[in-house]
Formats: sequence, C-alpha cells, structure tokens
Amino acid sequence: MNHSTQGEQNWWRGAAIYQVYVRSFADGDGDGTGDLAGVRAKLPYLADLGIDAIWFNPWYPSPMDDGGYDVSDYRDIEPVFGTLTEAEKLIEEAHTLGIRIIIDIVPNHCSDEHPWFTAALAAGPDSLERERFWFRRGRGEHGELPPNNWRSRFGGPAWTRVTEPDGAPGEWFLHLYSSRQPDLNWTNPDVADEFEDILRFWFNRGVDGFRIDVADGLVKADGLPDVTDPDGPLPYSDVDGVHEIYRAWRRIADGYPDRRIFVGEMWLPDPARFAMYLRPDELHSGFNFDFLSCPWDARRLREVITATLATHAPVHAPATWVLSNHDVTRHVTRYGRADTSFSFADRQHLAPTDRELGIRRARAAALLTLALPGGVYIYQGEELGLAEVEDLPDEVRQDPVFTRTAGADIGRDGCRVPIPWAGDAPPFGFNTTGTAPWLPQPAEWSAHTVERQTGDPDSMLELYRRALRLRAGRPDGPIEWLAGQPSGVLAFTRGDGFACVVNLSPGPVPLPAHREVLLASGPVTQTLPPDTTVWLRI
Ligand code: TEU
Repeated sequence: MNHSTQGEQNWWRGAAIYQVYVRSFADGDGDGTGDLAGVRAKLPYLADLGIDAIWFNPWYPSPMDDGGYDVSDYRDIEPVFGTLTEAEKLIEEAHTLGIRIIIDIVPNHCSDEHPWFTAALAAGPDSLERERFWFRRGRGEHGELPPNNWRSRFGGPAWTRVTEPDGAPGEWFLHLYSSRQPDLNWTNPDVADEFEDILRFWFNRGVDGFRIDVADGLVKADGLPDVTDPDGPLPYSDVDGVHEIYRAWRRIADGYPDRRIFVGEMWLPDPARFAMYLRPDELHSGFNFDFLSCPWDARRLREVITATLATHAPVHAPATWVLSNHDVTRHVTRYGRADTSFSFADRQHLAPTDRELGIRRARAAALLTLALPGGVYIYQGEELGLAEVEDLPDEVRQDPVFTRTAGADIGRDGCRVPIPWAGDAPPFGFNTTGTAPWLPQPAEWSAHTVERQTGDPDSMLELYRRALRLRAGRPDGPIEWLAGQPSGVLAFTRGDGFACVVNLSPGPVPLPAHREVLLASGPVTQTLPPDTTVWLRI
C-alpha cells in the first residue's frame, strides 16, 4: 500500500501538510499583510508542490496582539484577511485541487476584545460572566498581589489586575500568555458548549480538521495551587481532566461521514503522557516536538525516531515530523550553528551560523523527514530554504514575547517574515502594489524567490517538489534500520525496495548496495558526502 492508494478515510495518516501563516504568505489586496485572496491565488503553487493539506494559523477576527492567537470571534474571518464567504470559496477551491484544510482552534484563551471578556469586565466580581474566565481576588492585605505564582509563557506574571466598573482596583484574571489573552475556564459548561458549536460551525463549512492550540493547557489543577517545582508536573499543563474534552470533540468529528481530524499542539516532557492524547477515542495526531528540538546528530536523531515510533505504536497513532513552525527558529539557521538543537529557553539569537552548512543540512533533513512513516508538516518558506531573519530592527518586532521579556527573548518575528515570490527587490511579489510588507524582507531573499528557484534542479524548491512526488508513490512499510552502517550514518528501509541513508559523519561514506539513486539532497557518486541524504531503490 502506498500513500496514493490509501483509503480516503486514512488521508491524514501519511499526509504532507503545509503550514500557512496567512499574515505572511501572500498579500492579495496589497496592504502589506497577507490575506485569503493571496492564498487563493497561490493554491496552484501549493498543488504543484505536492502537499495533501494546508494548516492555517488562526484566521479569525483578532486585535493581533499575538498574531491571531488572540481571537475575538471564532465564527468569522479577520477583516484584514478577508471574509467568511472568501474562506468558504477557498475551502472549495482547495478541495477541487485535492488539498484538505486544517484550521487552528484556540480553546485555552481568547482575546480581551472577545465579547465574553468585555462582558466579564463590565459585570464585576461574582458575576456569571466572570465564571467563564479565571477571575480571583489577589493575595496581600489589599489584594495587591497575584492570586498565585504562575508565570506567563511570554514572560512576567500570569495574572493581571483589573479596574472594576466602579473605578477601584479589583480582581485579577489568569493569562498563561499575554495579558490580552485571558484563559477560559473549562469547568464552566458554557465554554465547552461554545467550542463544540464552533467545531461544528467550521466542520459544516467543509474544514477537514483542527490544529488545537495549547492542547494540554485547558484544564487547571483544582484550587489553582502555586507551582512548587518548575521541573515537575505543572498545575496548568496536562491535567488529567483535559482528556474528557477531547473525547467529546472526537465524537463530534466522528459524526461526519468523511474523516475529520485533530492534531494537538502539546509540548510535553513525558512521551507516555503525550501518547495519552492520541488514544483511539481522542486526537488523531500531535506535533512531534522532540524531533524538531533534536540536534543534528545521528545517535540523537535515531534515538528520537525510535522513541517516537515506540510511543505511538501502542495507541495506533501515526507519528508526525516537524522541523520548523511559526514559533521556532528556522532550521536553516539552527543547523548552521555549533549547537543545532532548539529550545525556547535560549533561542541562541545571533549565535554564529554557517548558512551553506545550514542549507546543506536542511536539504538532508528534508529527505530524512519525508522518508519517515507518518505525517509531515512543512512550514511556509521551508521549501525555499529561508533562514531566520535575525536582524529585524526592534521597532518593527510585534511578538509579545519580545515586549513582555523586554527583549531578553527576541521572540518569533524572525520566522514570520513575508514570503518572497518573485523579483529582485522587496516585496518580492508578496504583493503587486509594492507596499512594504508588515515585516521587512532581507535583500538577500532575491536568491530565494519561488520564481528564481523554479526549474533550477539544484534549488530547495525543486528538491521538495521531487521528494513530495516520490513520497506519494513510495512503499509505506514500517521502518527497519540497516545494520552494519559506519558511525554517524542513519540508514533504514521502508518496505520492499526503498532505503533512506543520511550521512551525519564528518567524512564521505560508501553507499549501501542499491539498484538506483532515486533522489539525493546533494551530489553523490559511489560515496555519500557529509550532511547528505539519499533515497535508494534497493
Ligand atoms: O504556542 C504554545 C507555546 O507555549 C509555545 O509554542 C510558545 O510559542 C512559546 O512558549 C513562546 O515562547 C501556541 C502557538 O503556537 C503560539 O504561536 C501562540 O503564541 C501560543 O500558543 C498562544 O496561543
């Protein structure tokens, strides 16, 4: 069985899913911000690339305090991006091209401009409106201290004090992210009902699945206890009750005759806890951040791949493979550094990076990733070999991570710079009006445009195109490691006749016996050079 003959119902198990950060993908109306018109115009590009589905970052109305992860209306489209009618057309056009649509749902928190939150502020303490959030009186004599010691993931305390309708300093509300993203209270049945209805709203409009933002965070430990050990279990992450929510969501998805799916975003330290979300009556899949965070090292990668497959096997869920997304440093940059791992604790901003090495490894990593069993996520621009933009001026940075940490964490703007499509100067075809994009593009991106790379057999884009095409038709068997390989080499087969070999050692290594080189990430002869991957027919 290969991907193309897999049952329609199982499309998600081996899908190549392309992540579109709408704001930065393509600007159809020429105002400097990407939009749905831009995406619709580029659907043929995505179809030609060979992807199976698109995951859209949040496209809902939003004050854009956190790039749309601060939602003010879950049943509409951000006006800067377009309209609901346009979204419906986009879904239909994508389906016509054989591309499925996954959208982001943000159930942990909403925007402070969401009508529920403005109503809660207005209604005052002890109101039913406040029950939909986490309002608490402060500690200290006059309630001047936050209710507990939780920290926002964007820096600073996780609580902000409000001014009550009578003008007096009042209660505090919880926000695990920015102070403009109040956490919803999932013990309140209003919240569960509302999100179940939102799921149906979009499923009824043809959406094929949801990526669940902060999927582990919805349920908080009873009594909101202080964090006592930051390395131990956290009272706001992976609390057992969360699974009930996903069982209910799964019943809704399974109520549709064609397959609708969920992919959870859970950054969890314990793989066994992670797998619990992927039990047959919960989420279909989850992002594999261990693979994303892993350094470019043969032993470590093999450990992560083996552990990932072992984690997923008991729950019969397919693994996913991710190298980059809108939250992390682009892997071309990471892979060119001395320390090639990723960690939120230290983005290694401006650590020296060897661009050529980064590109070579990114090419090799692409073929490794696309050879593994399960689903794969490709973040927009990855197929163009874009690097992190590390020299953005402070005044253009928009990520609340940057402001809330006073620049101690540079934030995520550097991986969100608008895509270069064509031409020799900004905006590189991002729009046709010449309007400056919302984040400035580096001049060197003239070498990375889709136009420049199309038809160039050595380009990253053509590598992705060929790899995705071959991937769709290749054997889909389980992975088996090839024995007797030199150290620093990852080599495995997938079913009959297909092998993938990655050389992470410092010198060239001999190729295993083969009948044909199907595809290589760099020049190969009888030997495989360092930082190169080859796909073989054996
Ligand atoms: O991210 C969840 C999350 O906690 C991290 O990935 C986050 O980016 C990091 O802690 C920042 O330092 C998700 C989204 O992917 C992210 O873009 C949102 O900002 C966040 O949720 C809040 O909705």
